[in-house]
Formats: sequence, C-alpha cells, structure tokens
Amino acid sequence: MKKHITIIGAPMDLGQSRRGVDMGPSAIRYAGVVERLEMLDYEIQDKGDIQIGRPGKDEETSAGSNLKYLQAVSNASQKLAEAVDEVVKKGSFPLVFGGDHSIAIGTLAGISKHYQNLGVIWYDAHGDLNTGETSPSGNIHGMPLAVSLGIGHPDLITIAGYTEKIKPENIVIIGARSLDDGEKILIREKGIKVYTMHEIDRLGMTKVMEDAIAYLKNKTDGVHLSLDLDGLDPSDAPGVGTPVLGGISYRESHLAMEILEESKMITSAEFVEVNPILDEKNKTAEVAVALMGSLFGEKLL
Ligand code: B3U
Ligand code: MN
Ligand code: MN
Repeated sequence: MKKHITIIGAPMDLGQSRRGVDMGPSAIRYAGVVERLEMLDYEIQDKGDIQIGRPGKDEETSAGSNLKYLQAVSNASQKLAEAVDEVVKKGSFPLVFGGDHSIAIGTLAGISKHYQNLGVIWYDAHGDLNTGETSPSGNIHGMPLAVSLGIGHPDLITIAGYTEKIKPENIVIIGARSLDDGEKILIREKGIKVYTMHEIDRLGMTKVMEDAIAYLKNKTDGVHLSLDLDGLDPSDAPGVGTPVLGGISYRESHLAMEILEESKMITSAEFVEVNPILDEKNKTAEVAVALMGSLFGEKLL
C-alpha cells in the first residue's frame, strides 16, 4: 500500500514582523512539492490552508502582555491543532507548511496527544525558547518551543486543552547560533540537547545526526521535525525574515534529511519561515521542497 501524506498550509505572518511569510505555503506548492513527493510513491492529499483571521489595527498588543497578535495567533493555533489532529487520527503523515514558526504551537498541540513521548528535532538558527519575559521582540515565532514545554502565556500553552506537549529530554535543537540570554538559561535549566553550529563544524553533520537519532531513539514513540529555513545559511536560503550568518549548508541539510529518512523515525514534519517577498526567485521554497524530497526517500542514484 502507498504511504500517505497530508499537506496543510498555515499562512501565518503575525508571529513576526516581516510581512510576506503568509505566502510561504503557496511558494512551496509552486515549487512543485506534490509532484515531487508523488514521484516517491506517496499518496498526497493537500487539504489547502487553514484560515488565519486578520486582526484589527489595535490588536497588535493585548492588555497585560507584550506578546504581539496573541489572540490571532492563539485562534490560528487552535485551528491548526484540530486539522493536524484529524490527519494523525486517520493514520496519514502530517506535513505542514508555514507561515512563521509560531505555527509549531498548533502543529505540536495536534500531534503530541497521540504519543506518550513525542520527540522533536528543531532545525533552526534560533532556540524559539523565549517567553513574554525574555523575548527581545514580543514576536511569538520566537516562543513556540517554550510554549510546547508548557512555559509561556496561558492562552498559548493551553491550546488543544492540555499543557505539556513535549518533554525537555525529548528535544534536540540543531543549527542554533542566535540564542537570547533567557533561552540559554532555559536550555541549561531543562537540560535541552543542543547542537549549535560549533558542534556541526566540529563533529560534522553525519555525527551530529547519528548522535541526535541515538539520543531520541529509545525514549520516543514518534519524532516531529520542525524545520525553520533560517537554520540554513542565508546564502542557500535567503527568503527568511531573520537570516543569521554562518548557518547549515544546503548540502549538510540534504545529508541530515537523508540520515533522518534512513532512521525511519520521523512521523510528522513542518517547514516554516519561507518568505517569497524576501526570496530570490523562489529559491528558498525550492530548497524546502528539495529537502522534503530527501526526507521522504529521494535518492541520488
Ligand atoms: N530570538 C529572537 C529572534 C528570533 C526568534 N526566531 C526568529 N527570530 N526567527 C526573538 O525575537 O525571539
Ligand atoms: Mn524558528
Ligand atoms: Mn529561526
């Protein structure tokens, strides 16, 4: 029987301050994702995009909180959680396209209740471990990993009716090179496994991925890949809102996806922060689609 993937678009741009990332799902579809994955003998269903409400002018900040567009992000997260939940229930692989990384709040809320111990690979230049108190920006896309640990604003940590979506020991961050002070404290406090660019340079991507897989293997019953395109170097993925120099190369990223495919451990995935307005001829969306090719079993020979 053909394996089944269900695509959901989450055209969210309110978790950060650069407009255009709401067009990410279209750009990824335009780059030929469905055709590419069908070639790999998958049956693909594209459910289209969830609706993101447009906030009023005065809704950027809400009373008693510095989180921007809290209400709109929380509503969308709830919707995305429900959509993803249905996909998991029917036994299909959820593949979510962002939108900014705040959508991971909804994705993880929909997936995690189906697992005892969901592992998460967070492929990102950033930690996304901020709270309202530690965030330098108030942008919710810098918070989804903390929120999923149950740390953050009550309206966000309670999405889908339960609080602790993931456990700190089931997280691996790969590619970090821009961590805020509060995030560093949280990483140490919770003992979160992080492979910064230092470890990637020092050990090489093969060793990093093998270690990450070994770390998660025996304690998780599913692993979600949350891939922020800004984990890659801006020369390979220029179409992102907060590029950080010195990132993971296109080649290393392919290798990482190929090693994950061999491990057969990934049970859901999302590709986020593709911003076609900041991109060079849809390059970043094409990179995302090429990486999905490797993640789902495309071979060079
Ligand atoms: N850590 C900073 C910047 C940032 C987080 N995620 C992205 N940028 N993409 C913040 O605003 O939380
Ligand atoms: Mn991110
Ligand atoms: Mn990032």
